[in-house]
Amino acid sequence: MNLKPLVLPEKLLELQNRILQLRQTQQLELQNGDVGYASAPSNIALIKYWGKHSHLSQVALNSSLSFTLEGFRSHTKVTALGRFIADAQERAKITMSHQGAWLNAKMERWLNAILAPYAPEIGLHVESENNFPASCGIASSASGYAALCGAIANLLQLERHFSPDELQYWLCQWARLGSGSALRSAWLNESIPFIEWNVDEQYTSEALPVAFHPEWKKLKHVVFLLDGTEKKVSSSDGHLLVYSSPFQALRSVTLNARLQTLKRALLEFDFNALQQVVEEEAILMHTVMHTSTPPAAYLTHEVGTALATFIELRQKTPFPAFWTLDAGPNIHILYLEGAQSYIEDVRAQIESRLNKRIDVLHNEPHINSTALRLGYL
Ligand code: 2P0
Repeated sequence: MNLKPLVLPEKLLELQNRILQLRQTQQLELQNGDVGYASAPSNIALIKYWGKHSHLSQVALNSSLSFTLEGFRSHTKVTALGRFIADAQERAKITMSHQGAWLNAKMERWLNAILAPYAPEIGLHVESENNFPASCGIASSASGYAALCGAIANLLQLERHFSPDELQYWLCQWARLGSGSALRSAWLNESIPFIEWNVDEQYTSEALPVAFHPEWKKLKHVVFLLDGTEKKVSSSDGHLLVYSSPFQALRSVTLNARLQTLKRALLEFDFNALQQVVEEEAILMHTVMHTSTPPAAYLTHEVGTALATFIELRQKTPFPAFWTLDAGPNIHILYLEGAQSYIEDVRAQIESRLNKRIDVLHNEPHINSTALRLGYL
């Protein structure tokens, strides 16, 4: 793979230079064996990031907005691996243990860029675990990259050296440069579960907390795990295929209207509007995916059967629940308390129609926090 160097926004470069200065003035020293920890939640996009500019570093074609999945987390520990490596040409040495064999050239380039103020002396050992299955459409790269940024920030003790705004900016930008959706998982405020990745006309990316009606705090989330195996087309490849779909133009020109409708529905607790716009966005994204050349096709006949079952039952007896999909063949269901028993019925019906057992992953918060938490495992 021919990887271009990452291009950093100016403000991020300034913060990297600050780290270098702190280091040169012995205010920020690392010793062999120093550790940093963080835990970060995953997120599910309600308005999707699908498509990125091929000539820019990790800049989405459109803004997106997600709901934070506080119970689905990555827990990451980084350990500094010594200093003063003799060969000045050596870059940061990185080793990694992760359940999903995660270290690849793209991640190595990203880690080297973050650690540039310390290269070539530092090595890093990364240990990371998810409490949910990876690479099957539950955005493990979002929580994984966000937690890794957090653990490095904790290792470098950036909380002591940056203002809260600077720290938030540093985390979100590095998370985005690792994996776009990770920007929305790198938010430090406990109480905001809806995060927008805003991309403006100058291609500037910003994380924005989204105002919402307090009733949305009762929103629950489960995943019907139809297929837990690794997906066939990676998101990074899929993002570059969007222009080949005839439906991309349609999705693109109508996206801002959906984003505005979603924001209004969040503010006014308009459940029906939210349901309609989120399901429409998921269908449009998967239409673009399936009509790309080559197609990034994640919808299986099992997904089709499961969605048809959900929709049929909801038409028969309306219950407050809606579905969306990530880049994978598993169904995310968001719902309010009153829908609980219906969701059990939906699952039973799907099992009967598909003649197989469906695991349901319950997004149950263990630590009651929608935030990226530094210093926690
Ligand atoms: C999202 N997805 O908004 C959309 C919906 C998948 C479908 O962001 O290339 O893993 O690392 O920036 O973030 C998945 O893409 O891609 C994704 P990269 P990423 O959540």
